[in-house]
Amino acid sequence: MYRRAIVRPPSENLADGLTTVDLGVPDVAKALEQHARYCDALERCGLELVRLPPDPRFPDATFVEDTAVLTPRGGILTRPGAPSRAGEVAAIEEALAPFFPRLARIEAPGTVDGGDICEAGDHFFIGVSERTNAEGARQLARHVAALGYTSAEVDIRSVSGILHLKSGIAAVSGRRLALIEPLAGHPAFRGWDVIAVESAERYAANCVQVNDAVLVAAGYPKFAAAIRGLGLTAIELAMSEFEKMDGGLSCLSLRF
Ligand code: CIR
Repeated sequence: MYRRAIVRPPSENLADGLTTVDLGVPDVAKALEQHARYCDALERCGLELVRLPPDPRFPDATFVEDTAVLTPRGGILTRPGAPSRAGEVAAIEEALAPFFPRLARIEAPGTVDGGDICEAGDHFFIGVSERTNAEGARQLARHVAALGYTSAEVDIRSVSGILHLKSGIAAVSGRRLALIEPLAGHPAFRGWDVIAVESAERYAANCVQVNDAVLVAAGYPKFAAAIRGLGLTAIELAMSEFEKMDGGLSCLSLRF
């Protein structure tokens, strides 16, 4: 059960952030509206929000998830793999201080983006990507082991079209994972129940379970139906402007 989430609306210069997709320039007014609806949904799920102000020094700073990995037993500050995002961690450390008096930290030369880290019950899937390097993955595995969690690495560097591990998987209720097809055969996922996300709905794999509800990107009816078929409430949210910047639902909040 989550009680809180940190969020930060996009800044005016959202379009100056990093992206690998060719979906056009984000409309900031629309992004702010989509972000506001996202925050409303988190509140409807019972979360208290810690709202940080937009930070134009870091155009990707709205994607707060990448700066920390939080668990009920403790948290870890990351060291984002993109140099332009390294400075985002300081403000998150400050925001987390009242809730996590002692935070572990990924140290150089390790890099980790929170988007590569998927918590599923007492287990963590740790993506190795263009952002999270092998050393960062090792450090994170040690930190979560110290908190009593198991973990498995998933190297996504040869999977095209996903920036982070969680662009392609999400944990939904217990031992069930939403999983895109190119990741389905990976040995790390053997023995898990799977919601197969078809390629036309691939973006929907990055959903977020918040207590009894699941936030899902709008426009992917089969995936939303699969979530509802599990007896969960699917809350559909427009994400077009964040998708243009390679962002999914999970990256817009740090939940704890
Ligand atoms: C970036 O490239 O870092 C941002 N434009 C998008 C980060 C998305 N984060 C995430 O999926 N966890």
